[in-house]
Amino acid sequence: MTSQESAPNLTVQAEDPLEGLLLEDKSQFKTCSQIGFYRRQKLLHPDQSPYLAQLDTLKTENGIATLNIIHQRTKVPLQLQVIAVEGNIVRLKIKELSPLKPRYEVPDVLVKEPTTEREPAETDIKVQPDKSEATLKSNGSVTIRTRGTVTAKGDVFGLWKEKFGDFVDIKAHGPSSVGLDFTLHGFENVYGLPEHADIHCLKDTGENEAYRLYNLDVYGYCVYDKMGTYGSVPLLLAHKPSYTCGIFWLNASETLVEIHSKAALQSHLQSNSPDIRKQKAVPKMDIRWMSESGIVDVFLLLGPMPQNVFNQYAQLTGTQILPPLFSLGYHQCRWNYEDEADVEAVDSGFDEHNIPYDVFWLDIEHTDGKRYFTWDPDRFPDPVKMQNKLREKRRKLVVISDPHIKVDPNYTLYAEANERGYFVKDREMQNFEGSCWPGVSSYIDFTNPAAREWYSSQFSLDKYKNATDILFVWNDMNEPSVFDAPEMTMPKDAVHHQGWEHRDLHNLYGFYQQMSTSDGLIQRSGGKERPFVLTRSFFAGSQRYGAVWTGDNKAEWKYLKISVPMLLSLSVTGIAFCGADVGGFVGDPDPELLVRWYQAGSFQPFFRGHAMQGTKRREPWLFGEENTLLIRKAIKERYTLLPYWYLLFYRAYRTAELVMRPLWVEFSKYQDAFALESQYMLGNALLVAPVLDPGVKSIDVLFPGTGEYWYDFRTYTLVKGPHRQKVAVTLEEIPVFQRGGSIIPMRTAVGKSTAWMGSSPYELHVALDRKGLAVGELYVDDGYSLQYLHEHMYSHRRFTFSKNVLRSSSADKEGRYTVDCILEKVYIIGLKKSPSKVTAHCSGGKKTMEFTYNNQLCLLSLENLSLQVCADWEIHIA
Ligand code: NBV
Repeated sequence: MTSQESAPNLTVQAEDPLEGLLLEDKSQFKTCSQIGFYRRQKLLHPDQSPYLAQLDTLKTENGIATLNIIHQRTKVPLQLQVIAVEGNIVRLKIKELSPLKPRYEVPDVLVKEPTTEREPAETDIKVQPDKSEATLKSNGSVTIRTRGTVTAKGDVFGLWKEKFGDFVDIKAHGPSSVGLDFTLHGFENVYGLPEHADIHCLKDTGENEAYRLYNLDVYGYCVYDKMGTYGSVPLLLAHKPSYTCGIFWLNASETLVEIHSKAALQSHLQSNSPDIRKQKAVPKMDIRWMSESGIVDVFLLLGPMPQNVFNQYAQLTGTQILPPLFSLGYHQCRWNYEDEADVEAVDSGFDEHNIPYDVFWLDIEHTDGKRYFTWDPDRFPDPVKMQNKLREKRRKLVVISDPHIKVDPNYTLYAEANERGYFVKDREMQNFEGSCWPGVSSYIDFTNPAAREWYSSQFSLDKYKNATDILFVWNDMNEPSVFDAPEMTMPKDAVHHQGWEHRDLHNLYGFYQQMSTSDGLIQRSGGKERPFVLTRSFFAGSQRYGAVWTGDNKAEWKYLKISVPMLLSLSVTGIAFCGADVGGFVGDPDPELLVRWYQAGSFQPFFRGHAMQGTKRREPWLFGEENTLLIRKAIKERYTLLPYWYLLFYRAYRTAELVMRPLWVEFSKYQDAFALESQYMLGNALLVAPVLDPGVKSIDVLFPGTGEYWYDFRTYTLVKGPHRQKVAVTLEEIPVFQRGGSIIPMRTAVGKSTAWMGSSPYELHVALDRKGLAVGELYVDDGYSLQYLHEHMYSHRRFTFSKNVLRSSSADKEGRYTVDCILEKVYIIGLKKSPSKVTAHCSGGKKTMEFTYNNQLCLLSLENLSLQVCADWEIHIA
């Protein structure tokens, strides 16, 4: 092995503050054993360490501990830095002291250089050079143990070149992998590491397999598989009842993560007989990270609660951008809507069938020969007129813009990018050319800031011919997908800006395209309006630029089912605005599957119906009156709940709270919920249990939480937690329950799109907990501009119910936005006895209100209120 390879072994023992103890055709894609650096990493053994810590180099200054480690045979020195980062985060960096060639350090993912904790509460470093072991204590404790390395003769390990099928990867700079092992003591449950079509609570990978983080175009991917799919977030979370922590591995090259769960025998003292030591099996998880190039740069997010870890990760990579309100509505897509007449007919179909939707989508066929930023002159002769018709309906258009650019000197975009040198190069420093939708294509080098800026400028309305300000963007194929290349992606020896090899930054390519597109849309509006960009490929931090979807799923039940854990895994790694193609992209769903998918999708963050070219048309009204009714109902329910969705997105943006939450996040001590992925929470108030199998008459629902009250969202019947129960289901809807103690803001009526609902009245669903209390919030702004950000143009309200008074007050005094909107209805669910009188108090005085009370359901309904939803008022129940 050459001097560039380094693989120290690290054991993390995050300290548990409470226990006081330490803590589907797959042939075109590589298997782990076909990956050279994986084979090499597997030969490293912890007991034969060639590394020695050089004690005399240890320095601690301003919260940063620095220590050199030397390879005994090659004498190559590495520098280890342990940095106490503000907010209970420890950063570990290991890099060569004097590399032959600089190693790639991931730029642009962190929102800023993390602030060092200058005076950490406790920093204590002990180094034991004989054991090649170092321990750092700073809130958590870390043991670093160096590991052995391997020498190879010839090139069996793919040191200088690696073959896959007919493809040869030439490694001009030699091998360079990095690896680190972590042991998480006391943990049995780990999550995260999207994107994989796998279960949410990650499984033991076995000895020779790993979760692969390598962005790939995996059309019709296999389910329950560890193969790499379209995006990567190298963040793993570990959770147990008393403690949650995270490992964020900041490396953009191909990465493999092995997970091994073991029960380590530990002796411990029995409390009642102090002298007798007993052997007890304590669970532990060994996590092994391996990346093909770059440096070791890892952040230990030391929690201790799930929300702390989300905050720590957000502190590093940012929170979800607040989306424009329209993008939380329903999106209608298909590859392809044929022409302008087709667009008009489908758009009208929604109105004829009284189904709301917000956004019409055009796939690759809308362009002139797959030249993005152009329009097919025969199918779309008057795009402005088409957009104006949509505008009149107060709807939006999304068009696709892929990163591959047709090699055609007469295509302005190509000619300009070529002239400016903005394409990725091949090893000979010629424009890299690969095959994609337009035929021979070159790929914009989005890692080059100048290329990004230029690409952003293409969205300006004077450049993008026939685009209007209702046009938003979809970035597809940005892994990037290259049809005639290894694993259908860019060869690793392609060359980017500043000479970096594609291998160094592969997983960042899509991230950068979405960044550039999003910036372009903001610039188009003169910095005034929110962008909406959907991307297929992503990396850590992509949440700052828009939404993500799970790519080419299939119209099969198992893909509906896997959408839930896939979206949960994205959610826990910061990507709140995520969704899966409703109906399944490949194939034709039968009506039952389609209905169930709409019902599930309406409770998932990004809600878009999409279908592959050649599939049967599947607009919501094509499956008979009965199914139209059911789909309409599901979509309408989404629209009535938009105030709640918007609030959740505001909270995700402001405080890194998850929109779609696995139960373990909300009920962090309730072990029965830790591996549950058939149901989840939307915010902290709604429990959603989608129907994920055909023909079922009932589903098993877990109602978590001791003393929690759960009310059926439509019938108001009560279930007390913790409790597991079979809930009867019909085709009408999927089970949803409101948590006692919550107040959910909703609209009383829906419009043709979100924009038609600006003045629709609101209603509040007040679900009381066992103490008769409830709290909730509402967030309102104009829904499209950036004024909430720069000018405090929003209104954030708090609602509380206590001692029989429902009170509305400001949750944020800085908010300056007012909205003339009425609160028309209030439902108080779980009110034990019928009131004798209900009075409303507001600035206009005091009024006695009419009400009805349902004894059986303990439901008080106030249906003729006319209070200002964003004003201070009280409703007294006597
Ligand atoms: O642009 C065509 C499709 C698109 O509809 C789909 O959503 C993407 O995931 N695209 C992939 C390329 C072709 C897939 C076979």
